[in-house]
Amino acid sequence: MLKKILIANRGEIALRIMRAAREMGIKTVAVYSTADKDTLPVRYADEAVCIGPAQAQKSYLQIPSIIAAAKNTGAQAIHPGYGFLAENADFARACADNDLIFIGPAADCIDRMGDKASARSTMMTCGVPTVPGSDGVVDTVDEARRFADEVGYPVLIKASAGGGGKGMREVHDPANLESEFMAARAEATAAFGNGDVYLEKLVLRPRHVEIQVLADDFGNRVALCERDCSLQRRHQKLLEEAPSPALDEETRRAMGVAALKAVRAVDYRSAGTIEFLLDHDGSFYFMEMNTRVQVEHPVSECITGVDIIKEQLRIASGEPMSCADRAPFSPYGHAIEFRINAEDPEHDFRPCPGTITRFELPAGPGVRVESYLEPGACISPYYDSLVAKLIVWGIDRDEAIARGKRALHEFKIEGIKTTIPFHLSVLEKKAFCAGKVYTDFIETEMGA
Ligand code: MV4
Repeated sequence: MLKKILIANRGEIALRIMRAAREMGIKTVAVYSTADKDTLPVRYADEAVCIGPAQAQKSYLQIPSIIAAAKNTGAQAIHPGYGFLAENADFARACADNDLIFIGPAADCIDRMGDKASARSTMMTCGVPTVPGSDGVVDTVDEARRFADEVGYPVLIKASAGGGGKGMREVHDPANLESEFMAARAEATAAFGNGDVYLEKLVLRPRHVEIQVLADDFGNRVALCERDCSLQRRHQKLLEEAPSPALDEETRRAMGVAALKAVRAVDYRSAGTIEFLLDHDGSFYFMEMNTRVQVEHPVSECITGVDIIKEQLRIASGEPMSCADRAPFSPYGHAIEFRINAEDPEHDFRPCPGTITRFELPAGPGVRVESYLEPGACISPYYDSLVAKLIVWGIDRDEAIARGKRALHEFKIEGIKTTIPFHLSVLEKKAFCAGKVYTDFIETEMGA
């Protein structure tokens, strides 16, 4: 087993990883920017190393400084968390080149899934359902037109280097195909330095349902059920839940089988997520694979009892995962995660950095909080605005919703604006309570 790891991240996820390490008797090294000097994860770690100034580009994204901090402290492995360097294949390679274990998949897997057209081709080859469309990159307008005519309009042009909603263009009228195709390529070139695009039929009002997977070096591959992440605003998730109110046991099994096919096809190791679009008729299609642990991993932990971070640490140590003999997993109860962001929902969710003057945590049955905040803490404008995650569990969805309301009311944060009032209003919506969550929910139900 690993003895000492470095956490190349900040905030709640850094603390989450350190807590898992501590339970396993693994020492931790924090790295931090000057802006994070006084934060809880820096004090919580066994050791801490300053790696640069506030701007992420000069600290949390500085590969040489992070590698040097690991070597200097005798860490054997690096956990990247999410964001920053988590899906950077060069970073995974730099770790390997310096005899450090990257706690995640192989660099080649990150590359293969980071290129969305290549990921799609891989899935088409290994029998994972994909949305009808092109096989890989589309190079010319003529080719795009052939595919669009074949699958029928509307279609969606996606950037191969995009993902998470960046660089997508809908085409509803064949007359606009050429201009949208050219625009998509130009946009992708400008944004990613790579103009490759591919084409899919547009699925109308889909749900976003993703499967959490784990794979180790011993051929164990498990699906930890699904998460429903349909509630998003401008491609930012606000609330996630597990299980999905839209899946029956048969579709869950089928989606899990498809996800594990994808995992096997790329010989994946560690924790990962296969994202699917779920259509109204119950059919589902591969969208993207995330080769990291995700913000919303706790909802899967709550309904399966698996500690995903500890499994990642076991797998990276070269040990088998501890939960393989519990598969196939069925959800136990229902969990909802509320992302508490330092944002003002009354003003277009604009970021609200500032100093926390009051911070009172909710507690009681079925309540979990992941946060690095404490009274007096400063929210810096340099990083994403996530300041806490409230995860509630109940024996069924209704109990989870009731606990969510209760815990959101108990949660007192003052000094900054947060998304707590927004979450409370989501829980009041009939459509939400009926499980009718689609990717356009926030626009249509919340007018935001
Ligand atoms: C789609 C789609 C409809 N049809 N693909 C958005 C993020 C990226 N992962 C892919 N996305 C979508 N792909 C086809 N063929 C609709 C979306 C989409 C979406 C997906 C999940 C969650 C929120 C979304 C919001 C808008 C569009």
